[in-house]
Amino acid sequence: FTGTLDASSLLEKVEVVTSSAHYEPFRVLIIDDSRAQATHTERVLNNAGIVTRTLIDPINALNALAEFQPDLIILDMYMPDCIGTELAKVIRQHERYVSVPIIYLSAEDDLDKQLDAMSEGGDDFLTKPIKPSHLIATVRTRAERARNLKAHIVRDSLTGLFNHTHTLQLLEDARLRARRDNQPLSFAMLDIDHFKKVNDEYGHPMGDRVIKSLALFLKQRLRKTDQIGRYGGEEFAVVLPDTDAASAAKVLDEIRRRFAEIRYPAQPQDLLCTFSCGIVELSADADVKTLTQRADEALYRAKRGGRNCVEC
Ligand code: GH3
Ligand code: MG
Ligand code: MG
Ligand code: MG
Repeated sequence: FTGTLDASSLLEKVEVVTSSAHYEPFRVLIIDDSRAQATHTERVLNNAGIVTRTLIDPINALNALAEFQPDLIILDMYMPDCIGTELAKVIRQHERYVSVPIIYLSAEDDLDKQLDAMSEGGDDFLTKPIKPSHLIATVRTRAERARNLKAHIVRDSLTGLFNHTHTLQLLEDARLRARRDNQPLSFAMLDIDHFKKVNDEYGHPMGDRVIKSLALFLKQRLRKTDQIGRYGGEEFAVVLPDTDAASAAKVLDEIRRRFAEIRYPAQPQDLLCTFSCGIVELSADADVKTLTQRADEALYRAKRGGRNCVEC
C-alpha cells in the first residue's frame, strides 16, 4: 500500500485471527514398561488417527514430555522402577504440564487403589482389558478439552497473542532447537512510544485499539514460524527462529516504518503511533534470562536514541 493506512480496515480482522482453530492430530504419550501392552495401545490409537509415542523406561518421562509435547498421557500403574502415581506427581509439579490429562491404564481393579491414583494427579482410570472404542473416545474427549483450555491459558485476551509466560516458554523451546540444529535465533522486544500520552489524550479505548492493531500488524507481517507475544501492557515480544539479528532488524524496521503510517481517526486530529524495538541474537552463552535482558537493553538504547527505531 502507499501513504497512510486507515486503522479500521485492520481492526475488523482481529476476531478472525484470534479464533483460528487447529486440526492437528492429537498426540498421546504412552508410558508403559510392557512393550506388548504399549504396542497394542499404540495400534488402537494410531488406527483412530491419533499420533503416539511410547516410553518403556519412565526415567526419561520429562525429556519425552518436553520433546513430544503430548496432548495427553496414558500411564501404566505398575512399572519396575517407579509406580505410575509417583510419576504423575512429578509431572504435575511442572507448571507447563499441570493441564495435560493423565489417564491410568492398568489391570488394577481395586476401586480404592484407583481412587488413590486419581487423587495423585490422574484424571481418569481405565481398567484393562478395555474396548478400543472406549479408549479412543476417552482420549479424544479429554485431549480436545485440554487443548481448548490450553489455547486460552497461553493467550492474552485483548490481542489473542501469546501471554508473557508462554512467550518465554516458546523462547526457551526455540533456543533449545536453535542450539541443536545449529541455526541462528533472534528475539525482539517492542514497546509503543509515549503510550501514556495516547491514553491521556485519546482515552483508554483508543489505547486498546492501538495495541490490538499492532498485534494484528505483527501477525500479518511476520512469518508463520515466528512467535508473537504480548509481553506486557504495550510491550510485545517476537521469537524469530532461523533468523540472524541483521535479518530480524530488517523485517522489524520495515514493520516499524509501516506501523508509523497507520492513521487512527480521532478528533480534533487523527492519531499516529510509533514503537521502538530492541533485538538480540542467540549467542553461545545465552539462556532465556540473558536473552531478555539484552533485548531489553537494546530496546532501552532505541528509546534513548530518540524512539521510533530498531536497535541490535
Ligand atoms: P515510552 O516511549 O518511554 O515507552 O513511554 P510510555 O508512555 O509508553 O511509557 P510507559 O511504559 O511508562 O507507559 C505505558 C503505559 O501503557 C502505561 C499504561 O497506562 C498503559 N497501558 C498498559 N497496558 C495497557 C492496556 O492494556 N490498555 C491501555 N489502553 N493502556 C495500557
Ligand atoms: Mg506395568
Ligand atoms: Mg512500556
Ligand atoms: Mg511505551
